[in-house]
Amino acid sequence: MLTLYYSPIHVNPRRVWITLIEKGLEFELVEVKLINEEQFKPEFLAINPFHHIPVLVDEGFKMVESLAILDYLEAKYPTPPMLPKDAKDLAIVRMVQNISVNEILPASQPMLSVMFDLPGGKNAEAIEQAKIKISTGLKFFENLLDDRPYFGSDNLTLADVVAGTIIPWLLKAGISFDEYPKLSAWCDRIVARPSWQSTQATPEMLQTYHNLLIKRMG
Ligand SMILES: N[C@@H](CCC(=O)N[C@@H](CS)C(=O)NCC(=O)O)C(=O)O
Repeated sequence: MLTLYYSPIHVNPRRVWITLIEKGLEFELVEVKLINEEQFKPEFLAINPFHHIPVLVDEGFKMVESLAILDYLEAKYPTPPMLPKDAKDLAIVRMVQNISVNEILPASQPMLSVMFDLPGGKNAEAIEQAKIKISTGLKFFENLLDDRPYFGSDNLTLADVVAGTIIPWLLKAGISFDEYPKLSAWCDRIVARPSWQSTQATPEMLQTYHNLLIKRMG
């Protein structure tokens, strides 16, 4: 049995959650409530000493770090394949994963204050700088998309899973996609998938995340 330790609103566990669904695997979910700091409990620290979610356990084998978990799932459960074999396409997938996680996600942090209307959190200059960095990433992604529906593939890849749990949030933060028609169409295609729909944050989850952000600010 596969067990995913997660929290429904957070991007890092969501990419594992979506991959489990896309691969048609059976799994159980264990929620770790970050608002209650459950990640610091000794039982959880025994599983992940870095106090992060996701953690995936497969027949007693414990895994941390979402990108490593995705590679494990692809290697152990190769159907449907979610990594291209072609060298250039594989490079596209890895570029999209790494740019999503290392460039766009950190650059987006100031946008949280816009998305969640945080009190006193709207630093205009930080938001302007964030928009510039984000637009560099979005433009790069626009140029990586060709006439195929997904990054480097005709089928959903692990690049789409990683970028697809981050990029649609930028629309909610008021970032315009007018200059990125291919990325905009990709975004619509991704969020319409049943795996995205069934892992979508509810208004209650968004409220809990809002409360978590306020707690962290104070
Ligand atoms: N590099 C890790 C990052 C995991 C991560 O930062 N998870 C966040 C939720 S999205 C978390 O657990 N935060 C709580 C904490 O670090 O105490 C991964 O990709 O799995």
